[in-house]
Amino acid sequence: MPVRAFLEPFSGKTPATPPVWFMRQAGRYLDEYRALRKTAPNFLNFCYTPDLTVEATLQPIRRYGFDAAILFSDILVIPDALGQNVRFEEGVGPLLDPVTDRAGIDTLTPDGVLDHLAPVFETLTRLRRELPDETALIGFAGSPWTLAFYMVEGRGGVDGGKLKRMAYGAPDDFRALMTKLEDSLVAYLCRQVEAGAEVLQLFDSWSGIADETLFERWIVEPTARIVARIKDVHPDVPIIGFPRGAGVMVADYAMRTGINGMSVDSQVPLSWARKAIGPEVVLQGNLDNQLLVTGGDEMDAAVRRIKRTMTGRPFIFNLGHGILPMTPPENVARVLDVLRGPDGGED
Ligand code: 1CP
Repeated sequence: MPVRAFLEPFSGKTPATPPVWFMRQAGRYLDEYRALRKTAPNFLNFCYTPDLTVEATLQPIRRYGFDAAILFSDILVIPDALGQNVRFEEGVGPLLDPVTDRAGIDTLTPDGVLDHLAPVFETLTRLRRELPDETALIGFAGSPWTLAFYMVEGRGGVDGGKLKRMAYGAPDDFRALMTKLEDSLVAYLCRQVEAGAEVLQLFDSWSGIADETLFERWIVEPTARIVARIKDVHPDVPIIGFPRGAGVMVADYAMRTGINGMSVDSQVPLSWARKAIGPEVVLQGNLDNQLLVTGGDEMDAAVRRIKRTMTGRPFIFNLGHGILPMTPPENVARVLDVLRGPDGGED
């Protein structure tokens, strides 16, 4: 297998220019994505059409030459594959028929998950053939906690009260839900590796609502089990975790889950993370996605500062959260120029 720059930090290397990719590097800020998106009747249908997902994944690679491509899909294909009703409403986001009780949990069926998600595996296999040799391919899934958030709440943009009340108040039911998710995710992620994914990322976008106890029981422990079970089958695949919004608890997450990399949001200072977390865990992040909207000197300075802060430590340059739809595409190109250009300059 050719050496891909993206993978180097996972063997302890610290290249002068860190590898780079951006969360949501495919998507609505690109004209060519919006044109492609119009050809599918709805977003889930788009996600299950390999001709479209392969093309959407490749678009930002052609434009910018990121060091890694991320599978174009969504974390909510798992609840869909389990039999929950999932739809994406234009301008609203995802809407699910919420799972509220044991009867709802019992109707979820893990048996058909891999068959349902066959188009995802086809996408990965085709991508590995079509991507440039130097570009790594990232597969992903949502964590059990974050998937349970959408499954119980029925949507994003809420405070997670229903989810937490189920976790605290009906722990046996909640465990049944989390076990179904955990088992499905292990099978799904292992199959992604077999189909061509070289790195995996687990998105825990809603870890920030958990207190210390919930964080330990429903984020750290399940993530540690998922990582161990994947490594039993695929010992060498690097796994990146993203406990978004978890503040100082990210140190615990990094050290106790067995992950190989951790994505850091913009609220966690990299200078702190560098001290708190050993170099055996690659750090990834954490440019504010709003700086990518405004651009200019402030953005350039932040890019240089991040690069300097992480010099000599295994690191992958990324954002603190996904690219926003109003981002001017030229600002993305500018970040890569500043990052890959000669060092120095004012900030
Ligand atoms: O019509 C459209 O274009 C819909 C917009 C969109 C896109 C482009 C959605 C709906 N999902 C995606 C793709 C997607 N989602 C990718 C692949 C693209 C890439 O990264 O280049 C990935 C990795 C995701 C992951 C995802 N989906 C997360 C985790 C990361 C994060 O943002 O925190 C989450 C929480 C989702 C749910 C979701 N899907 C879509 C939206 C708008 C949301 C968020 C809803 C909310 O809670 O507000």
